[in-house]
Amino acid sequence: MSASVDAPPAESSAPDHTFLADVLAGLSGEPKSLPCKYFYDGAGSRLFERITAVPEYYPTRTEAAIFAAEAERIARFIGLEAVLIEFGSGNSEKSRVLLDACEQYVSGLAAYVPQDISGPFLEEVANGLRAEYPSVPVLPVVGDFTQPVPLPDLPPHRRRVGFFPGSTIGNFGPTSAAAVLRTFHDTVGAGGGLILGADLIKDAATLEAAYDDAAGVTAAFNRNLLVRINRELNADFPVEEFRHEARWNASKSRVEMHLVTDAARSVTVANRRFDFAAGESIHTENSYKFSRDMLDGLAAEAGFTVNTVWTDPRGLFAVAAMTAE
Ligand code: SAH
Ligand code: AVI
Repeated sequence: MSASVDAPPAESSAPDHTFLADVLAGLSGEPKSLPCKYFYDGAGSRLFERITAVPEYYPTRTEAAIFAAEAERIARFIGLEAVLIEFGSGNSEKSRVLLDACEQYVSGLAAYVPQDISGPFLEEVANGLRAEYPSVPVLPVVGDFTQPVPLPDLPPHRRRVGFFPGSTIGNFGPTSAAAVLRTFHDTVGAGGGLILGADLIKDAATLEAAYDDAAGVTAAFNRNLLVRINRELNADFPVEEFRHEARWNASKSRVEMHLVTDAARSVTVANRRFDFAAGESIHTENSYKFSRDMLDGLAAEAGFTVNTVWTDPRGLFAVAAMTAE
């Protein structure tokens, strides 16, 4: 995939040996930044799971409520005996709702294809799904969703529908987001579909609270990146001296996460010294928020047409169903 145009680079799946190179490059930049994909070591993944349950972080539960409310319409969009491909499937929790809905309303799926970069976990999840849904072939694929990945033998002549929930698309800059959706477009092929979860633009207070919860879970998630760098890259960040900040950048339509040092200091990473001025920040994540027009534009850039957008009653989050041209 091409690099993100907006620092920090978005989630993707660079091999581990690039971690050091990415960190050195990010800290050498002006402004300093770190790629958000490195949040997700073991501790980071657990912290992210806790974020999804804090009261201020509305996206996860709002999206789940949309899936529950619109299950029948989503199943009918997926269609009769289609192949559902989830990009970055993790524990496949959200797909279970769609698998159930397809069984109930459109006589099931021809296959479910969970794709994830994390191989051993993927196999474990796939085995669990096979036991739970014995009538659905579960065909896991290990691979990076930002690249075209060869698919297993799929039932022929079936509509393919991609599934990309959680507003993960928001962690890509605009150019990269379109490139990722274009890859999905090529995977599902003309006439195929995509169900995309995307967080919507809203007031700054709600957005900033979602990324700076009172219990400090998001702050710990952000700082864990420095803990990881200290541990894995022989660095000496004084982690507690870096303050978590969430900033709504309205002109770029994104929540930015930063780690700010109030005092001037020097930090060493793998024998390289980095100087920080008082008040300087490391930009660690962008989380883009969308309007309906932005979703239409992004879809069009990637060769999709938006058919339906479902939202919750408060208009916080959107689930878009789109068709590949
Ligand atoms: N789709 C699920 C899981 C989200 S967690 C849900 O919304 O609940 C994100 C998952 O994406 C993780 O399991 C991670 O391993 C995977 N992932 C992240 N970047 C990836 C990439 N570039 N290619 C494939 N999988 C990726
Ligand atoms: C994974 N991703 C969609 C989350 C988001 O909302 O951008 C990551 C996150 N960062 C802080 N809180 C949650």
